[in-house]
Amino acid sequence: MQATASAQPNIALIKYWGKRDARRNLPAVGSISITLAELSTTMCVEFDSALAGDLLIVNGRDDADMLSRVSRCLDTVAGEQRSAARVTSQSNFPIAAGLASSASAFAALVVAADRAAGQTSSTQQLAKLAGRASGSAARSLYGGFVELENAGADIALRCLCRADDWPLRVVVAITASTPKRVSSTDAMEISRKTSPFYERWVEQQPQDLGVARKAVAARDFAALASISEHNCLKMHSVMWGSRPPVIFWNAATLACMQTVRELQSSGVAVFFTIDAGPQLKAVCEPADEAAVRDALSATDGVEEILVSGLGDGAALVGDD
Ligand code: 2P0
Repeated sequence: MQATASAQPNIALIKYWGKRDARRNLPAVGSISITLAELSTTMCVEFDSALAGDLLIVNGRDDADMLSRVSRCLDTVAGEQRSAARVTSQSNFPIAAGLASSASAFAALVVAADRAAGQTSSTQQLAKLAGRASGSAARSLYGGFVELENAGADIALRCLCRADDWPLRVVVAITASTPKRVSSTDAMEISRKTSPFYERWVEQQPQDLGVARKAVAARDFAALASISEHNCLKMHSVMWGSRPPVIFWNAATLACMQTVRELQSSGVAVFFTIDAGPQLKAVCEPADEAAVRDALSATDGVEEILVSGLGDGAALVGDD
């Protein structure tokens, strides 16, 4: 009745922003991401009929805010007639700061809950359940370069390229480690309802996905860099055009973008992407990692640097 799983966050290169069905949490657009290796969340799920209700402990503390989302996710995996559960989560990176901690958390949760409930659901099935809890979590069930497709009434996931087959590096510049003020879920709805650019964003996404898919298949770094930066800035333009505006960047985020531009001008193969938070993620070839790390560390306002390779999808680490 107990199982532990671990999962890594993923970073979208072609972004998910907006929902076509908020009730089932279905995205309005497909997305392509890379799963990280070194950052991870470990989740232990124990079903215990002696418990009065679900318990959630995140990094050693009771977390009442996330509990209802976790309970709903457990219901979708193990059924509403399940026993109450004790869920313990531990992450080795800042949570709720635009580093996709909900992705690694819900990906690990569905794998651990499935096993703790004595089930053996497929990875595809678990990805769909993780996606209901958090859209980006579906992608962390798979490793390397992952595409989330809108397939008819549901989503479908697939690995485009394994981590070992294109071992890029990711340098994360942390510019603020406080939790964000607006959740991605709320911000997406604001954009859908108010941004004049939202419809064009949704309309153009298949084109960007096609270009990125081709770049990954050809291991074409320059092509992937160009479409990823374009797609990221387009998503943020949708946010900036919302009312009220949704602005996750700070001055250091912009300074980091400038650093990446200077590195590119000096011939370094690197590009940036930014999610629903002020951190900048720089993706580069292994040979350029030291130059990228040093330049971002020296950028005004950068508090901390995390470096990661690309890794595998969520996996069970123990059960008993
Ligand atoms: C992404 N983000 O593709 C995009 C880019 C943030 C910016 O997926 O509402 O926490 O729980 O489905 O998964 C963050 O959204 O949103 C996200 P919900 P989630 O990575």
